[in-house]
Amino acid sequence: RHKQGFTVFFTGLSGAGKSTLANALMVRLLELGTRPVTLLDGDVVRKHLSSELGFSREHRNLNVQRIGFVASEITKNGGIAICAPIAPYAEARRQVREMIAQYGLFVETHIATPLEVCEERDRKGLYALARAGKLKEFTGISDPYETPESPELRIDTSEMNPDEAVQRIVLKLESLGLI
Ligand code: GGZ
Repeated sequence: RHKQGFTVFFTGLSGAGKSTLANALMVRLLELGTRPVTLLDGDVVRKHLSSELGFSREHRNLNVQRIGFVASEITKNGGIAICAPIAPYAEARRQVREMIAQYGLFVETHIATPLEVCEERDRKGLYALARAGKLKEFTGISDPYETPESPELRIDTSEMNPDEAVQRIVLKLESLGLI
């Protein structure tokens, strides 16, 4: 039972809550103890795996492909990968889905917190910089975010707290027979 690996792939704007939920989900899955869990968070990956990349379409897609490759290896070996990049382009997300689907389930989870809420939070002050023109190609302000059309899950963190959000993901994973 529960031998197959899988990937939970969060996508959404900066400040949408991807890192918070990814970390909380990791804790829950580690508590269940069924398989090893690896978190591939956007800013950590950019520091250690994609440090030479910027935020052009080409570089973002390359970053997302790298995350997808690592997640596919983890999934292939029966582990759980949690990915949390912005991943703004549908084509790159589709390629990652294909890469992973040959080894296990790909659970695309759109963190659909509205731009206004992300900008209002502005935890790192990046939206202010982007509005002032000091940060170019900023997702949602001066760069596109292509909304996922049919993700396995869609979660708006302005409508529920992190515990509720994680519970919804856990229920989805249960209904898919993954945990
Ligand atoms: C978007 C940017 C940008 C630009 C720096 N656009 O909220 P954060 O700060 O901590 O996470 C964001 C992170 C985005 O990197 P990703 O690897 O997740 O993006 S992608 O999937 O598109 O490759 C944000 C910060 O980097 N950041 N400049 N211009 N976010």
